[in-house]
Amino acid sequence: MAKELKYADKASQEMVKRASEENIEIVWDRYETMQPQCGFGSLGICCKICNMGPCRIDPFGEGPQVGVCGANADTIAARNIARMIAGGSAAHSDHGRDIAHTLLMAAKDPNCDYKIKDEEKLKAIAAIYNIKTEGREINEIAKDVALAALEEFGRSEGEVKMASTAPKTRIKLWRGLGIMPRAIDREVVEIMHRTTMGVDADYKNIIKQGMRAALGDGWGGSMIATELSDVLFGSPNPLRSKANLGVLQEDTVNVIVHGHEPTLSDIIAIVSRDEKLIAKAKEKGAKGITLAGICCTANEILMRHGIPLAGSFLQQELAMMTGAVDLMVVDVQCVMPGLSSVANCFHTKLVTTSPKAKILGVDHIEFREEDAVKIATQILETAIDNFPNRNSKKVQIPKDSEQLIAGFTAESVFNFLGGKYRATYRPLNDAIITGRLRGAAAVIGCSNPNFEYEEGHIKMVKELIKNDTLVVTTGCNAVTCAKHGLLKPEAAFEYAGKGLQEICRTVGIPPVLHLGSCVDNSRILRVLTNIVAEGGLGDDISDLPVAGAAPEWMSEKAVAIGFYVVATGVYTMIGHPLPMMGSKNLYKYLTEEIEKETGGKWAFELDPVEAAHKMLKHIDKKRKALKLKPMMYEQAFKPQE
Ligand code: NFS
Repeated sequence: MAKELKYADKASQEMVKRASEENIEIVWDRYETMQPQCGFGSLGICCKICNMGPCRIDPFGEGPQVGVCGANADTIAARNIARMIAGGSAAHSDHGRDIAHTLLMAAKDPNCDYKIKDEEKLKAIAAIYNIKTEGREINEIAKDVALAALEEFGRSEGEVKMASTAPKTRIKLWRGLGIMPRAIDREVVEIMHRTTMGVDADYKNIIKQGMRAALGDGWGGSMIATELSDVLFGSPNPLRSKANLGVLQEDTVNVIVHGHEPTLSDIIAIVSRDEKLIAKAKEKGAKGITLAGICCTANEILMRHGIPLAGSFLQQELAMMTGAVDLMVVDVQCVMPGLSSVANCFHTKLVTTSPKAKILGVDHIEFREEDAVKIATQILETAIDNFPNRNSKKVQIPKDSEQLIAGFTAESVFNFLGGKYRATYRPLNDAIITGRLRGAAAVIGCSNPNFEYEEGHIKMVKELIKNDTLVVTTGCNAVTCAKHGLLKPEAAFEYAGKGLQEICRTVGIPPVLHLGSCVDNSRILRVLTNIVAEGGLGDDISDLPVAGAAPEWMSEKAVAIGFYVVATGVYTMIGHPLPMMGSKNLYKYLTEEIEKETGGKWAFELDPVEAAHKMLKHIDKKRKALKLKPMMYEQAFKPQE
């Protein structure tokens, strides 16, 4: 049964111990049973694209070096990676499409359960699409914006317009490289075409298409998801909340939302405050309803409603291990099928909602945006009805939870850094130019059982802020940082370098800024664009003293993100390498040569502190190229030249 997780937060340790004592199989057990994992798969050199195979390349050079068709390790590894990018881009972008459909519905139907909450944002997006706003009804504008966004997925000619919001120099570079995305779906389809048997065999050419699809994700599908979510659900503003399993209550109906799309979770967040439902919960003997979230949908409703985070990806089963979850409702992505057997050990009802994501034997209440409130009510009523089935003897809720501040956006965050008088990136740029800040880093992404529990995230983030590097975070890294108290302003005094501390003290922000869910990495792209536009730090994103990292990545979505970040010109660090180490040429291309093309590159480093140092070295290299002033305060990490 699951080993002891030394680095884990106390709540997780307690639940993992419980699972082990009660012989309930969870993710770490399944991970153990899977060892040793397939070496060919890890190295990216097995191919099952056609039925002459499956083929595998001998990594030691003694056995076969090409598959039955003649594809070598470079072609096979590149094709496998490209297909991961296609999977990840498809997931983010389909989410974006769903939000666009919901906006269209809201625009057309005045009785719709969704309303336009941020008109200013809607008009800003209308401007990107050259949609007239003056003297027009808001619903008319919304309709045109939704249609323009939907057009981004399947247009036959042209370019993804949302991507034209990147810095001009970047767009020119993308066009020159032939990687400016045309339409979001088209780039995903073209990956599938090119990587089918007997099409593209040039590994660099395959990766180029991978980058094109990834850009269609980051600067297209994900950005549409973020922007239109702000329009429909409201742009987030910094707020306080809590994180970790201790947010569940012994005396309330506990409902967990898990997955990604706010079309479901946002409505549940609103309906969960309905007086009639709360009264119904009381009739069943509960004191009320507690709603909490897992994974990125948690980040969405945290930022907009202050709903607490129950936990990260690795805590989905652990939440059930409390015996206090009356219902867990899931939509799409990062939902482990293993949840169903854990749910069966307790009274917990697991409910799937998306026609795209069912689990055999699990209750399905299909969610339709047309009946959003009705279905959300039905889901919450199911939870309330299940409350009396809770066995109090089986309830064990860990006490631990942490305070946090979340809800920064590209627009709001630097209202803070800009001070009281005007929203501007100037003070941020100046802080970097004068050496108060070394630079900025985005640390994002999943947690993975192939790491000591979330150690990769925490050690890296602490090392970065210690060295005066402002960290922005999204996804499960954000949840992990929250659990470890890094999203509190006080964290600056405990962990940050002197320069970063001064900034945090002056403007009252934490040293690690929560910018949302994984699709909200598009907010980070906007932040980078705004820093370039503010001036003084070069002409392009690739000039900036910044770096990105997903230390414990696991999802294909993380691969897509990494590729759009590299294509955007950013040094990108991950822990375990991409599954392509069986191809020396591809490795050299992605970690070295690609920098000459996009200005960004990949780096792999398992030790999180060493990984942070490599990021800092890169940041220093960029500072040097920009001839910035030396750092104002002594730095804990000084790279040796
Ligand atoms: Ni991102 Fe969100 Fe978490 Fe990883 Fe999954 S929840 S979209 S993929 S595991 S950060």
